[in-house]
Amino acid sequence: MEDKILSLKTVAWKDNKVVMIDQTKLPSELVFVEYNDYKDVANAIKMLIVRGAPAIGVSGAFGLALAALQSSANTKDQLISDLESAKKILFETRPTAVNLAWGLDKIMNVAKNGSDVSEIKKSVVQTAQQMAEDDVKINMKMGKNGSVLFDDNDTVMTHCNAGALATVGYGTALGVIRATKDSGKNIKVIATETRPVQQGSRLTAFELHHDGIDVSLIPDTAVGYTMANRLVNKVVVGADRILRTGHVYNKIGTYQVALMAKQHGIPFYVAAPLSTFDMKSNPENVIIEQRKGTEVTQIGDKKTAPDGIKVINPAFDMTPPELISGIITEAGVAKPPYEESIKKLFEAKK
Ligand code: RUB
Repeated sequence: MEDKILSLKTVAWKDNKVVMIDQTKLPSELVFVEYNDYKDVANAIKMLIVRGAPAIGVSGAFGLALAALQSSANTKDQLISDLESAKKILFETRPTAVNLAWGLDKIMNVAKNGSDVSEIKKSVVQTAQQMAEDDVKINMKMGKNGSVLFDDNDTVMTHCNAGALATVGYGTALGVIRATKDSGKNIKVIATETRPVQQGSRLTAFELHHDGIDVSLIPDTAVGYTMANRLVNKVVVGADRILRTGHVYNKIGTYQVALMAKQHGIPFYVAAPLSTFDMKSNPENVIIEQRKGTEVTQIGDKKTAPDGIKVINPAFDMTPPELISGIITEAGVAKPPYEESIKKLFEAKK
């Protein structure tokens, strides 16, 4: 099963359908789901069947492409209005990763610039497919840019899953680890379990173990222990949104990993594509997704907390720029001060 899984894309377009790996079933079962209704894609994003910032960006784009094919509009205006309604439903699934809005906006722009119904339908499908192809290329470039920051025999900690399964393929933070290994350096990984949804143990440990990369799994509570005992000497994580000031939003727990890394003098890197940057918002405008309490009060179907207990379950937190040693992108590595270096990355891309 493992060979099959990673030779396939996390999300793909096939015969006018969206095909996804159902990540809620991993690592025990390989299940593919196929959708021809954009509302099912929206539900898949909400239920974490597909997750990870770049993967939901491309899934949103594929969702809109389905909405275009589903539309019975006869005029361009009607089709744009159908797409706007679908965009709203897809957008409201998850609020924190900015890639979703990026993917949806990109498709809407293509649609608005199209001339007639059939041309728009064709071009939105083509654009969404191109976005999926570009995602893998961007990750490989990012991996190469980041690999120079890692040395032979490094042990690198990562949190959550910023791997092939969080993207269309290859991964962001795990892409950097893959590229470092491919450059001939020996690299070991410590993956945090990442409670409550366990993307670290279910997905990251699975991906790296499959690729033959030395990976040890730790409970989230062992981050301090591994750092204090010098079992780790660098950290690399992904991101769901990065502000122009270098504030990084990523999976809950990232902030405490970054703080502990600072305390122990361990470099803390973030790897994310330019589509993860939100150059307009300030921290007060970013919505942190709050998820259902049962993710915390149960493990699978097993109850692990008393009935009726109050739960706080934020899905993401914010790591301030002063804790971050560098932000790895496909356009290069931004270093502090971030306001300046991030601006330069975007200018260089033009
Ligand atoms: C995913 C998460 C990942 C980033 C990775 O959260 O926080 O670290 O999305 O993104 P969830 P990238 O599983 O709740 O979607 O691949 O851009 O680094």
